[in-house]
Amino acid sequence: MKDIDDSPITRDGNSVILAYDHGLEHGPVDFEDVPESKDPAHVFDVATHDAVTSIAVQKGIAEGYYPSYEDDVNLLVKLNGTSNLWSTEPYSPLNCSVEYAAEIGADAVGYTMYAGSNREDHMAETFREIQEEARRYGLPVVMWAYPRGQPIKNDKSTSIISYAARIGLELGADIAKVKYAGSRGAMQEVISNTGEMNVVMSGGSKKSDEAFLADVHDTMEAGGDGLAVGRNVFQREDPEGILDGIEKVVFDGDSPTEAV
Ligand code: FBP
Repeated sequence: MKDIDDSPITRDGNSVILAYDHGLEHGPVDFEDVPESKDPAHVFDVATHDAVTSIAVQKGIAEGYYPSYEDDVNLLVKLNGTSNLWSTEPYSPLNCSVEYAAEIGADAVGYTMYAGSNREDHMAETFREIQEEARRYGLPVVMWAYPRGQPIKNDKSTSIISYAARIGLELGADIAKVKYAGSRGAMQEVISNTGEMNVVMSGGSKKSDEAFLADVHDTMEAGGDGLAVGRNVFQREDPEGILDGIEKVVFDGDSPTEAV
């Protein structure tokens, strides 16, 4: 873990990562509610909102769209990722090297770690390689810390999310992105295990504005450092509206009611 407060992917020590790798992870079904979200240019436009400290995309989207937005958006290249078209052990292959991410302008890199999978050993070895390479390029590393696999009975339990976050600290992530643990107290417990490493909440499926901002507020009050959010932004007709609310909660300390 390094101090990333000076990194372009944080503002006042916090991050709002606009995640947009769902076309790979879930497929076009995630774009059905708001068809314009199929168009990466639309989501890059959304990412120019002041609240957004980086956009997280796969290599192909970065290559095609980031050059038009490099003055307005910070780029987080997601190095691994997988479709949900298969049904074997959770595993997320490496799709991009750190070197190539740096070449196309990355300000940070991201990696999904499925601790608990039968393939955890391979994913941990790959994480070691990309983490050390990212250090050589001076790029912060964000771990999508998602325990998953046959031994994981409840990936939303406080103990499993705490373990996920702790794995991020142990393996050298600069930010661990974890699921919301269900309450402010549970998030406090999670974050109590992570030392100085930044912890951000993962957005999850779409909720009402107030319910979503309440989760974000709980995370911040628990000592969290922001969020990584996809569907709760791009599946809205008014993505800027929810980003206004997120900005107020994360950077101004407003309550969800004030922010709505
Ligand atoms: P959301 O805010 O939409 O949940 O996005 C965060 C994210 O981690 C994405 O980067 C990724 O595509 C997706 O969630 C993975 O979701 P799942 O839990 O279904 O694997």
